[in-house]
Amino acid sequence: MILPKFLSFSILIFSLNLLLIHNGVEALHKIYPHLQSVQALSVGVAHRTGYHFQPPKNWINERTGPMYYNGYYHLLYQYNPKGSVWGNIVWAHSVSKDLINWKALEPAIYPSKPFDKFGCWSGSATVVPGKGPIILYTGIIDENQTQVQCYAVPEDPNDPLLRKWVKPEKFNPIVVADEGVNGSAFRDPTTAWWSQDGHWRMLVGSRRKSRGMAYLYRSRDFMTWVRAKHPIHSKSETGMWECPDFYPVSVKGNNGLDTSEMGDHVRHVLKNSLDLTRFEYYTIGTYFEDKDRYIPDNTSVDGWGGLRYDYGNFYASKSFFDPSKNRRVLWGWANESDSKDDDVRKGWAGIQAIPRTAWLDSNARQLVQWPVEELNTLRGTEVSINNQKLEKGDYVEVKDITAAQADVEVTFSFSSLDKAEAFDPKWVNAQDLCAQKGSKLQGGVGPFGLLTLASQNLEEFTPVFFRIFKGENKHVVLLCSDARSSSIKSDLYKPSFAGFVDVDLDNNKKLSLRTLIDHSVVESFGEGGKTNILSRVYPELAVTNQAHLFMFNNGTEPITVENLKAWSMKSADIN
Ligand SMILES: *[C@@H]1O[C@H](CO)[C@@H](O)[C@H](O)[C@H]1NC(C)=O
Ligand SMILES: *[C@@H]1O[C@H](CO)[C@@H](O)[C@H](O)[C@H]1NC(C)=O
Ligand SMILES: *[C@@H]1O[C@H](CO)[C@@H](O)[C@H](O)[C@H]1NC(C)=O
Ligand SMILES: *[C@@H]1O[C@H](CO)[C@@H](O)[C@H](O)[C@H]1NC(C)=O
Ligand SMILES: *[C@H]1O[C@@H](CO)[C@H](O)[C@@H](O)[C@@H]1NC(C)=O
Repeated sequence: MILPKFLSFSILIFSLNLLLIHNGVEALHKIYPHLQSVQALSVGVAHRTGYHFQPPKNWINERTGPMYYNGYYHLLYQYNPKGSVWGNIVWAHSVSKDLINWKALEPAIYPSKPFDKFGCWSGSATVVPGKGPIILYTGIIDENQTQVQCYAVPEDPNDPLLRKWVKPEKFNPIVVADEGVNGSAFRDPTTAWWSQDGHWRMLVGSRRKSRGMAYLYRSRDFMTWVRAKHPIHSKSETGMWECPDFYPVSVKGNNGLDTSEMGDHVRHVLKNSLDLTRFEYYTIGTYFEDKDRYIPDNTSVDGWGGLRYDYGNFYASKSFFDPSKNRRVLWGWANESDSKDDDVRKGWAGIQAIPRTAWLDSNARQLVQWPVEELNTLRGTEVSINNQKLEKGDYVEVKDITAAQADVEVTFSFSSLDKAEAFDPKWVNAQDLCAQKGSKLQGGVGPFGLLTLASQNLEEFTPVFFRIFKGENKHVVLLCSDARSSSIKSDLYKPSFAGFVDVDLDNNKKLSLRTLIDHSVVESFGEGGKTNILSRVYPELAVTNQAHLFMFNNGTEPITVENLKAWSMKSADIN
């Protein structure tokens, strides 16, 4: 869910700023009541995506109850039918056979009952064996944004498209905040899982003062839920946990697991979206079912500096198990980096990232993600480059593809790490380091990578690149997606998104990168999906057939592009 707490201050009629001060860190969010129902006169096309999901117009935020059922994938998402800023939220609904091409249906859930009259916010779907899907979601019951958990079921479970959803009077709302739970910070129920002891369990995100937490609820019949004595997990100073996600991953191989799977072959993942920072983090750990506790491994940082699915613009993600392909699919929402005036003018805001298959890395310390294989069906013309040497300062263009709508896979190699710059242990924040070094400051080994959405004379470009440093015990690899030169337009959010890559270069002096380029999206997967970054950028010159793609090296150590394959991407058939 997004921006909920601010609505309680509806005394302010026009745009509203809320400054949250949290241990010196400030988060500033705005809502725009006067723009919530303003329809665009026309839809701005320059930066619309060709294959990342977006509806024809208006505001979207996260997908809510993703699922696979009877041959269809269901994309349910938070949508404002009336305008291109947040407001009037309903659960819009699209269906797909392949997670890439989508057909729009009528909204599945919208305010209609006393228990959701003031809003239908996020939630999840659970496919109950023998019964069909049940949606759990957060209903808003009053103007103070008091939150309760509700359920909805398909009117006709035999309709393969699950077009109509009903909210039975009986049992609804199924969970209200009891004493000790903050009803203004109580939302986003997870997919439920079935336990050996005969109970369904699910989580609801919350906070107590500045401690973020996920409450655990148990039920025998999916209708009467009882809260466990303590949250399944909590962490001080993390603030409200939105959209918690909790699921098992297999210790071996890439296959996904049903959310109810338990055993020695299983580790668990807990992901939270932090309302305070608008970033997410996750840990790998152990779930003690009998104690209703989850304990993160000591290799996972539990808190602000923790692992992220994506070090860029990627929030309120959710995963689901896809039994048709035995995989866990994980999906994030990417908001805009332009201004709200731009959004009102262009008539739309928000996209969904490409769905990703996720599994546990063989080192068991992190997840690995990769775009779902169905994306490859959009690959058109292919160009390939082998053994291209790049000396310091070289730029080589990748020609003959549609550089504004492309998929690029590349492997770089180098013969020595001797020239790597020294790593200062004070550099704990990858994004700060990327901002400090960028692609323009020449280095030892790197920066090298791709220049995406580049104008012919490089007035504009979004570089995605590696820089390698010599740490005390091992080499430190930084992956950057730097939006600072992405557009000649000012008044844009142009962060230097970055993450470290957990890879051992001593035995293998290679790094790989895959980047999905889609007009205003640069979505990158470093080293096979270990470190991923989605950037939103708005070039003015490097648009449509004026966009170019380059490989570059700005480090002293020569780099070899062992192999690069780039594809012009066809547009997906969306809504
Ligand atoms: C909302 O909060 C205000 C201030 O605390 C209170 O006066 C009012 O009764 C509340 N409204 C409802 C419907 O609970
Ligand atoms: C309850 O949640 C609301 C909304 O996040 C917050 O303003 C309030 O401070 C919270 N109360 C406590 C005791 O944490
Ligand atoms: C982390 O946990 C493992 C076992 O789970 C243990 O062997 C190791 O010593 C721990 N490391 C630290 C630094 O506590
Ligand atoms: C490479 O370095 C030069 C010199 O610092 C700089 O002018 C150029 O912009 C850099 N290239 C990129 C892609 O940042
Ligand atoms: C997306 O927009 C940028 C620029 O306005 C904000 O800085 C981010 O906080 C915001 N992200 C989310 C998840 O809302």
